[in-house]
Amino acid sequence: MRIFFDPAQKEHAPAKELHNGELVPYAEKPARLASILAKIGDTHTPRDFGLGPIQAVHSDAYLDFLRSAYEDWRTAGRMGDAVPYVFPVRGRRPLTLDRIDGRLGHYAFDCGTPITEKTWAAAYASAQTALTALEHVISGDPVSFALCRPPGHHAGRDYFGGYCYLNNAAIIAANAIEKGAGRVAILDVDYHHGNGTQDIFYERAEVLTVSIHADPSTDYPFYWGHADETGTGEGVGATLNLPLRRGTDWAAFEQALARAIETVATFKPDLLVVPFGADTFDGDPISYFRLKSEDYTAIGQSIGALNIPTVVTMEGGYAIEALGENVHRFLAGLS
Ligand code: OKP
Ligand code: ZN
Repeated sequence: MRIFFDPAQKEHAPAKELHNGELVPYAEKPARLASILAKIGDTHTPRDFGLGPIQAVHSDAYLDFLRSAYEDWRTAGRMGDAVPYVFPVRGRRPLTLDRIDGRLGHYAFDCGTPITEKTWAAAYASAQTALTALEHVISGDPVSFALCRPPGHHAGRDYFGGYCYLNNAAIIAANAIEKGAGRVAILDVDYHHGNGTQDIFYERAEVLTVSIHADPSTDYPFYWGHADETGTGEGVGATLNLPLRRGTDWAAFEQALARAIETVATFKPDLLVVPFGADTFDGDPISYFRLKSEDYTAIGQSIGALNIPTVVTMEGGYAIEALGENVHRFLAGLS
């Protein structure tokens, strides 16, 4: 299996995030990459496919915002990372504002996802990493791994949040269809619901979105990922959410995984994209499932047994000590 990685992704390093009412060190840290790189094999440098495949998923207005947000923040005289703090809640009329404060609130859905000087470059590199991993699978290798950071599955067409800015998995799913795939399945196994991915493909029949995650009645991102969200318009039936309770161990996770895999197999996709998070781990500092390191081998094996060309994008996982081991086991099981 080929692994793709761009060191520019290390430069994105927000200082703090708002967590349970306190400013704490940012959990999605560059050290996550070091932990993973120490355990997996050699990596390959991604190619640059330009902005086109990113624009196929994200709006131009949002991309313009993201590229200049940090500079605009500093120009307005602010210190530190750009963080939104006021939002146009339910039903405010659409306004086009110039002030960076208004633009941040317009494009964000949480205030835990700061924008730094290096955020755009890292998010762009992360998307190109995923696109290169896709190209590799299209060229004939059955599996590839995009070591993406920042992660992507919470980012929507025109919004950021949940440590995510560009939706790497959605960008490659859309790009695969652009390049001739008839149907693409996305199987998200991060602890958190992949709300951005769901939103992007909610009305599309040719992209199946399946997600196993902590029940949004108790866990982030709260407003998406409930079992009754099944798609709309032509996309009715092409979204499957499998929310699980806090405390979920391998026995319960395995049942949901079997159902997810069965649904993917029935869909008969030409390509499978797996947004993979290791925050389902027992020791994860911000999550509440109880998977053990050996369970990641089993997840990889189950998904690998589908025998569908597969691209994995790295999403969450914050127990940094065990992260590399868990990612390595998942990839070993998969290939
Ligand atoms: C990103 B990924 C609330 C903090 C919320 C956001 C979690 C984002 C997870 N106390 N933190 O899906 O791993
Ligand atoms: Zn997560």
